[in-house]
Amino acid sequence: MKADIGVIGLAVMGQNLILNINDKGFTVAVYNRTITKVDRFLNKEAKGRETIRGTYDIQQFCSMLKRPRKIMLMIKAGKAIDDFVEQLLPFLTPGDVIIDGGNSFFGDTIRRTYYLRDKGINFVGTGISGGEEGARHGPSIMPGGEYEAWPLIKDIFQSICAHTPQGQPCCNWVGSDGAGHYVKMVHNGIEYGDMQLISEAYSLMNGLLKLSHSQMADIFDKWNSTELQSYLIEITARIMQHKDNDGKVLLEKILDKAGQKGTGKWTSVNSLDINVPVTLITEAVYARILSSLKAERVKAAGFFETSEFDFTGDVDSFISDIKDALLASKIISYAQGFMLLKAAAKTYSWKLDFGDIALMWREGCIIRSSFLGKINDAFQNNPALESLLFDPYFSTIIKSAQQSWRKVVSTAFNAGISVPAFASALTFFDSYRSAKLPSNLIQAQRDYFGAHTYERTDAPEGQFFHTNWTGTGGDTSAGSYQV
Ligand code: NBP
Repeated sequence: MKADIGVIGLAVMGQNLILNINDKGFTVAVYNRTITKVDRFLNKEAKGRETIRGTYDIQQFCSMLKRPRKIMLMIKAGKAIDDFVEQLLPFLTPGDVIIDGGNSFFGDTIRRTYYLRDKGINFVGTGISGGEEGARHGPSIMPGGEYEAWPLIKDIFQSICAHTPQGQPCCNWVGSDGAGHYVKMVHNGIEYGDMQLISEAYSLMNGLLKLSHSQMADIFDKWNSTELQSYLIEITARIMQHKDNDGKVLLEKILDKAGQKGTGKWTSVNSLDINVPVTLITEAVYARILSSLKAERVKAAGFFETSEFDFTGDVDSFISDIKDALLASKIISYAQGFMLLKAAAKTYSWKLDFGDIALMWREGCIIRSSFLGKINDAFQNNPALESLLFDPYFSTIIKSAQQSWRKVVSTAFNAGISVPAFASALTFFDSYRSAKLPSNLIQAQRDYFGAHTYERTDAPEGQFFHTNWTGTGGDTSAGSYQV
């Protein structure tokens, strides 16, 4: 019997997805660059499953698939994808589908879609989130690329993905060419932001309020039954309680140097490319980079010792303030993330459904939370919503959290505790809600030294003026284009 789908890549994600697909009744052909891993998988994790078929070369792999062939690559992103595409091509026929389920850069996915379209092959770039556990029991899946492929893979994808409490699949067609991988990139950027915000709340509770790990575990646990309910808050409570072999809290023994694999950075770089102020995610990426300068930080700590700050306020009330600051900052982060998606839809000509994207992230993925259900509601109520900050649910929270948020940021500043994401969220909020900013001065300076021109408050927008500020400059201005 031929296989319904073939999966290449037998590392953690590939193996778990194969088992998940097989559990749903599909026959899967499997292959891996290092052939020995095929038999290892068949004799261990896939033992006794006759509908998982091992193959030992690409030709055999392709010949074992039902037509049109559906081939999923679950391998390292980058050149390895291009290499496998080239190896597969001689054995494919027009109409076959290649799916890249790795964390590929969306620009590469755009390029591959058009390269393979010319050869009659339907390319799909799909984000998959949820890690090992998600891959095995139900990830969030964000497919985009050649739409013709969707009816061919929809059944498999929507049966293996996570589902919302109302039974909706956390997988739907995202859009053309690189849209799926783009949405996964933004998901990962938001994940960076969420993790940084939670770590700042931990820093304040631990460093300022001197709470124990079990006290913090209880607090995160409680927060997990509020609007903050999310997978990341849930695992944070568990991490706080996790003991090392010697009975001490493991967290305190983990070196404070955060790693990264690039998707957060891609989000920030892209936000600069398409002019969207995604300040919180960018701050979270920089926070990881700064954390990795451990030796310099230790040196600077000796250089710039600060006097101990004694917190004298009411501890319970400040914990509640931290919760408000966390929630308000999270709203800002998601508002920025959806601003980015909106701008990307325009820039790359994708028809993105923002409510659907929130639904895809509602379960299965790392940022899953009840909060995403509210974002889905917001876009259901108003698909043209300019910003999440204008939705009544979110604006009400922001209004009531404002005072606590300011108190947390100012207390942290006074105590010398670093809260880059809380502070950046508040700064964004204050700029966004300012009808007037000091940017008129920037425009004047630009015109003064470079004749870059400016618009006037007493003339229609789009009309540009230049002033001869010194009396010695000329009347010729630079072009007033924007980049
Ligand atoms: P890895 O990202 O560790 O990749 C391992 C697989 O890639 C193996 O099958 C390996 O073959 C193959 N591979 C490598 Br490495 N270099 C190759 C090359 N030059 N040519 C051909 N094959 C090559 O596996 P993973 O953690 O399962 O992730 C798979 C994909 O899913 C990645 O893109 C990852 O970013 C993405 N992802 C991972 C997670 C997660 O939680 N781990 C979550 C979401 C998405 P070999 O066995 O012969 O070395």
